[in-house]
Amino acid sequence: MKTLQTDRSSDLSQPVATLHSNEQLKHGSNYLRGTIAIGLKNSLTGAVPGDDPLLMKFHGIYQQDNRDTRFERAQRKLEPAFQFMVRLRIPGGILTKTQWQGLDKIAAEFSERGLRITTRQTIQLHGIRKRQLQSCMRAIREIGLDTIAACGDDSRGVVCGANPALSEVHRKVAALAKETSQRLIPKTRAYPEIWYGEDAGNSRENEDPAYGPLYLPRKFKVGYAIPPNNDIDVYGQDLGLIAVLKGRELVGFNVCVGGGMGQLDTREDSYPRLAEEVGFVEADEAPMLAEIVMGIQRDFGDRKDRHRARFKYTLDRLGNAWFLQTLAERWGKPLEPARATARFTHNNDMPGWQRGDNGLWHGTLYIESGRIQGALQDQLMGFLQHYSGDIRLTPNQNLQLTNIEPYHLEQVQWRLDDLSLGDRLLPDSQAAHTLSCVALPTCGLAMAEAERYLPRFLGLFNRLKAIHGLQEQPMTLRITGCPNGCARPYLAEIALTGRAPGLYNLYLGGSYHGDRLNRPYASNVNEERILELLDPLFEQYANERRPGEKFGDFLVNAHLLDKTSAEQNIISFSQ
Ligand code: SRM
Ligand code: SF4
Repeated sequence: MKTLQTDRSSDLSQPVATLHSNEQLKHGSNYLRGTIAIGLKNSLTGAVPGDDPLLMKFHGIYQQDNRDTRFERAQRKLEPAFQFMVRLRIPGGILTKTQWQGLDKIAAEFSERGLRITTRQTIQLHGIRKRQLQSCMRAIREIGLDTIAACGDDSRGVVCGANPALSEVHRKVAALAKETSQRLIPKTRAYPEIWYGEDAGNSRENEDPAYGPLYLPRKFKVGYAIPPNNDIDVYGQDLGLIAVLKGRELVGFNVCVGGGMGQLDTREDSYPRLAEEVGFVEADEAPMLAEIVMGIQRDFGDRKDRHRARFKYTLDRLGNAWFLQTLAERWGKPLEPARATARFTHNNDMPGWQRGDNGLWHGTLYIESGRIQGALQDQLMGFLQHYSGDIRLTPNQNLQLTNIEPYHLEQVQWRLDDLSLGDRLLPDSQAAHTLSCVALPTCGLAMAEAERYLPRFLGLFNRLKAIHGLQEQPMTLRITGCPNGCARPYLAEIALTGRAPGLYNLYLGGSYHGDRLNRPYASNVNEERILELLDPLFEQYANERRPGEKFGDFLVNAHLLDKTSAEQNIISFSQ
């Protein structure tokens, strides 16, 4: 693979001492080593010391504590119940059956809460203790997986949409996603040295050429989408690539840049942003383009203000014209104009069995909030014993059974029914259009419940819809425990983002296929008030919508979200 010789001017142009403290930490970490290896050996505490938790993120590991027990432990003068979340890197969410079986074993041995499918098509294991971390990482390696750069200021897991009906294109795009992931992952030897105990020899001067010693100013997310399904929410990616087809042949991708969800309620200059379409790239060139775009963000992203460090802010600061010119200079040619491509029609997973153009079958099992533990974990393992297809994790936190031979399909359905999994074959229900982030008790940033609150809220939400005869009208609904947006709430027709225990900001009016941001409608509202606010809107929608008009579109078309109607509910979004 050709490695680009790109210019890391910003690394050199600003004295490190003037940059954000995280930059100084990365710089002094000897390519992400820090003192992690020493901290792991200290058995007096369940935590790792000093700044090592920040460095461990680059290795795919988060230090957390169980927030449910924080208060009680503090009263007993005990340190918090420290534990670690391990996030795997699984480009495109593609796994073999054997890998799933291996993951199940790893979860049983090390994780406190089973397996968690994430909104970026990978698996998180929660509740791992420090003394077990190394064994866990080695077990992950044994099944051919790793956790490199699943978190941290680097290129995160590359997501890749599924469109089973177009199996051949689907396969090619998934291969490109994998190649992109390989190209963009950090190459530091710190990872095998710390986790596998490999002798890395002497650390080299320029150990991570594509990154340099400062890595990126912030995380960088790449995703490939295959219309008409926008399951990855391509407009929420730093770099989104939309497949362009000629007949059933993949010719390339329309390139979108600058998407992102995260915002802080306390900073007016932070906001979610849609990625904008800026051109077209030939299919085979997409991974290299990703490396160049990442290099531009590496060199020009804000390294002083972390809250303004994402690529979306770099683009807003310097402009698209500047970006396209810089890209052309580094690539040696300009981007071609974007091409006509099929439209997106939805961003949920496809319900029922789907037959690919190669004759193989695919079906998605609904997994509430992506959490697989207890009886469900056992049922899935039972099912897999006699299953010969593959597995794919979806960006909607579901589990797809893929590449099933036609002769095997009937038996697969029979086994699913036998193990009480048949009902999970994705129904076209409200649940299948709903996402929630992890939030409490593990997420250190959560201000309210999300995953644990979802079943209750969904029940109430469904009841309200039924009162208005809307039970057959799916609406995209997303709940997060804080404004960071891990379930991509600002792209949903309806979203709740946590502000405090039991209180949420309510956003309305995203599009059904995720190409329009929703708008703030009410702040700091509790469950009762949320339902009270939705009630008249549902009634109006039920009575006045045009045929086929989606809820988010209706709210916008009927001007129900115009400032004057919404502002009365908004006490202050910047409180
Ligand atoms: Fe996220 C931070 C969970 C997808 C935006 N996210 C976190 C942390 C690690 C909290 C922390 O920093 O301490 C959460 C760990 C919770 C836990 O206990 O497991 C967390 N994010 C998740 C996951 C597991 C949500 C889920 O329910 O599936 C998703 C894992 C993805 C993966 O496999 O890599 C997850 N996070 C996202 C997405 C969606 C996406 O990428 O498609 C976003 C919005 C897109 C974006 O990046 O703009 C997202 N997470 C954030 C942010 C805000 C970033 C920003 O630009 O401001 C944070 C906070 C931060 O980085 O400072 C965050
Ligand atoms: Fe945690 Fe907030 Fe992300 Fe939810 S949205 S997982 S609460 S950081």
